[in-house]
Amino acid sequence: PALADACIVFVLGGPGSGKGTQCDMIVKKYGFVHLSAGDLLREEVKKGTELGKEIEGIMKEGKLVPTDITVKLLREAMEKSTADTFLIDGFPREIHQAQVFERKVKPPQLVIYYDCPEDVMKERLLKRAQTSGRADDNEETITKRFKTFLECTIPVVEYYERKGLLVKISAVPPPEEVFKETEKAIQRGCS
Ligand code: UP5
Ligand code: MG
Repeated sequence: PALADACIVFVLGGPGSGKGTQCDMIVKKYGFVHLSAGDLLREEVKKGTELGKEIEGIMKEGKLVPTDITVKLLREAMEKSTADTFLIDGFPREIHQAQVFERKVKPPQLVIYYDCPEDVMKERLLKRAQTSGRADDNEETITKRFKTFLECTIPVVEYYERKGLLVKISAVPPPEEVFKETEKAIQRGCS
């Protein structure tokens, strides 16, 4: 189907809340296409281009990569696919990004927000740091990522809550339990 007919699900939550974990589980069961904005940016960094170096510096500071770059990467990935449902993980991260995506691609049908206390997220990230190889999984950058999340991304959560598109799910229970709530949300939002 054409992109214009696709169902868009934004998957939001703080750093380490479990966005990627839940998206993997959704993909296994429902076959949706999972696009992590962070993964697309990390792929760009790996290429070692000038753009990649710029992105690398921003991510190490826990700041936001300019909207046009992320929207372009997401749009290109979407256009390569014929999926009818896209999970957009970790985007939009500020209200402006939501508005640009809505205008240049299309509005989401559903927004899932994984709610998680900071101490739980921090513990998960520091544990993952032992194996992830992610340059932003260190105490200093984690603190900066939390700050950006509170200042820029929580307003996006509130924006979609006002639009009646938000489903808030506690990310604290084990992944399988969180997934039960995730399934309820997508069955309601993507039909
Ligand atoms: N885990 C997961 N669920 C669990 C559960 N229920 N119980 C116990 N443990 C659980 O999970 C994190 C860890 O927790 C894993 O070890 C997992 O096993 C365990 P994960 O699923 O990876 O969480 P996720 O929310 O995906 O965490 P991630 O670190 O990916 O979130 P971020 O939002 O910080 O990272 P992202 O890759 O989206 O962005 C990174 C950076 O890119 C940003 O800081 C920013 O600089 C930049 N960026 C932009 O500028 N613009 C964008 O649009 C996107 C990113
Ligand atoms: Mg992730």
